[in-house]
Amino acid sequence: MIKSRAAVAFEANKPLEIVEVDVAPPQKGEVLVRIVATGVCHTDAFTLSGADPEGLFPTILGHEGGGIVEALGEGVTGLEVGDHVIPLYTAECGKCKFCTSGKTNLCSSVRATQGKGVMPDGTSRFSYNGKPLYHYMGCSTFSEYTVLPEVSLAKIPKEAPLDKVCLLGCGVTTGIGAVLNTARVEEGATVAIFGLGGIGLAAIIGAKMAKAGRIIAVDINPGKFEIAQQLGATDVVNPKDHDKPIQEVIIEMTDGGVDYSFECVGNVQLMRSALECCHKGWGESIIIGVAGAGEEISTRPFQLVTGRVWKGSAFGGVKGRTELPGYVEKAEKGEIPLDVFITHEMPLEDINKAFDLLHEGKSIRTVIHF
Ligand code: NAD
Ligand code: AHE
Ligand code: ZN
Repeated sequence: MIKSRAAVAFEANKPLEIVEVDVAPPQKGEVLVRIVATGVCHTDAFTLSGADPEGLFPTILGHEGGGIVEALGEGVTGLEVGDHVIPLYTAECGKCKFCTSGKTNLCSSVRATQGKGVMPDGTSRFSYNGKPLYHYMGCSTFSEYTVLPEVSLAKIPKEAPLDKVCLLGCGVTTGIGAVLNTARVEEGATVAIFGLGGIGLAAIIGAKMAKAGRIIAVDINPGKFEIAQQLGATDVVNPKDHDKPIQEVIIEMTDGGVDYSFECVGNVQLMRSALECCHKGWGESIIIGVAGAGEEISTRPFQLVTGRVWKGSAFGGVKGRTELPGYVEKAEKGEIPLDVFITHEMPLEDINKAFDLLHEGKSIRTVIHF
């Protein structure tokens, strides 16, 4: 057992508490990682709110981290102590039906136990005052030390700054990957991006990489427009400035609708708007946002009959162990700007402020340092 400073979510909707937890040694196929830095993603806030059907408490949240391998469990062959790693909430075993399908990045090797807040053997490595704490998304990066299965770690070059490339563990990769892998946006295409947080802004970067002709950025917080334009948005739209549904506004702006839209908020009404602003015959809408328990999407089936396509994207369709090092390399070369996302940095002790800033719409990403 080692001691670790951690921000524990003891209950839904309560501030995290910084306490010293116990971390058990890594078991067979597992790795102990010292987290150097972690981003705070809206999904952490979503789960803390109690709206996540898979949300379990007490738990250690966090899934956008960067760290260093501290110890190896039996049978771990692909990593060494001292390696730099990014935790993956979407593992990549390379062997399961999903990994070998060539059709998806969703790996089934550890997903079932991950969703139950435990390691693959069904138990937790975390405890506080002798009582187990749940793991979160297989990562729990709001702890100085965490344990992950080897298949849930992407090895990255030691030169890459962990307090920046941690953002590739979720937000930045998700937005870019949804555009490049899920939608496969082509040169000259018109895209609309709903929600300009970490995910939506990364989707703008992806759209620029794909050489989209027009990038329409939509948000109800006009404070997000400047950075969206800096990253390449050609148009910015605030639905609050219009007295008709936002899909109608976009259809008028684009002579019939966009080729691709991306919902990066988690609002089921907005998901409908994002689908319905797509061009008849071919427009595709990608759902990235995560909606709460019991929420459902709807539209007239005629929207699909007449050629619009509804899709979803998890971690941008990116296979973490094989493809994330390429994203790190792009960030190192300046092809993926990470600094623009980092609006705030603070020590673990202040992590509740990071959640406040996110809810107030004042931050894009806060990076927590350990
Ligand atoms: P964020 O809170 O930083 O950004 C959300 C943005 O949406 C904000 O700018 C907000 O002003 C805007 N917004 C809110 N309501 C809106 C509305 N009605 N119309 C237009 N804009 C609106 O969040 P984030 O970290 O960027 O995450 C965005 C969503 O993506 C969340 O639901 C998160 O859980 C989800 N997510 C999904 C994946 C995935 O793999 N599918 C990965 C990461 C995050
Ligand atoms: N647990 C929720 C769903 C949460 C969800 O959709 N998570 C996204 C990643 S959000 C990262 O910030 C995802 O990739 N899901 C795929 C997966 O395998 O979890 C619920 O509704 O039960
Ligand atoms: Zn996330």
